[in-house]
Amino acid sequence: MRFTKAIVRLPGENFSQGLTMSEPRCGPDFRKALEQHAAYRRALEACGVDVTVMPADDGYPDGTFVEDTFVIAERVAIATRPGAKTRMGEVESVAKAVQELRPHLERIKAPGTLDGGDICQVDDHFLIGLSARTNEAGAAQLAAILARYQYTSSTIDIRHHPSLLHLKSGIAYLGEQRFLIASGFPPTDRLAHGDVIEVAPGEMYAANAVRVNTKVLIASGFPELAGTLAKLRYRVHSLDMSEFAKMDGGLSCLSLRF
Ligand code: CIR
Repeated sequence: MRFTKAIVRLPGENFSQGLTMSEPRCGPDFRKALEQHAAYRRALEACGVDVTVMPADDGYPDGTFVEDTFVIAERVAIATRPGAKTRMGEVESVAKAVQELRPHLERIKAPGTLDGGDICQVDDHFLIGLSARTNEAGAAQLAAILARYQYTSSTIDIRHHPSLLHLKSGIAYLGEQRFLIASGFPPTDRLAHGDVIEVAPGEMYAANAVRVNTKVLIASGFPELAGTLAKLRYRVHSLDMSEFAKMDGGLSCLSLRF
């Protein structure tokens, strides 16, 4: 998959008031988050991607995790209906930005809920995570929409894996049938036919990596994975994600890439 565009949204000053399961709660530093976000944008640009930067919206402290609001493929863009009530309203402003770039826009509707972080695109196939955020109705709606645009899909149930907030907290597709997975990730057919790099338990956060064109973006501070990827001849770009991690955010969730 070749990406030419990305959408990001700046973190707002009330970013620390977003949802988090982290205990004990140690709030993020807003200034540091802004710096990390700027470095993230520069990394995307260095991958040859044109980045649209949306302003923060104080009504939505989790709004910077923009990946959860949309699923964007080559032939269709699907507005999600996030599973957390406080996040449902994030979608509309992103839809305006997406609409200018993708003419075919579909929507997940009630009673379906679905977070973009639960969707992992594997070429023309989509893995759909059933999670605390994405329910069966949301997953079924997405599968039906994707089928209309000649994409296939399958579901993976992560509801009994409390360490995984979203599907992509535990899996990343690197292209060429190669996957990164967190140890303990549920077995699936797709993985059985692919080349799987298992991320060490102590480096689980880094399983949420992103391949963008010729590079793989990973969170910094995970030397084993960085070494493994370098040995496989990937160009690895490490990014400090500390402030976003405090709000349960992974590297992928800071952007929509298409
Ligand atoms: C939330 O709980 O919704 C946010 N604090 C974090 C969302 C992270 N999104 C993602 O990994 N796709």
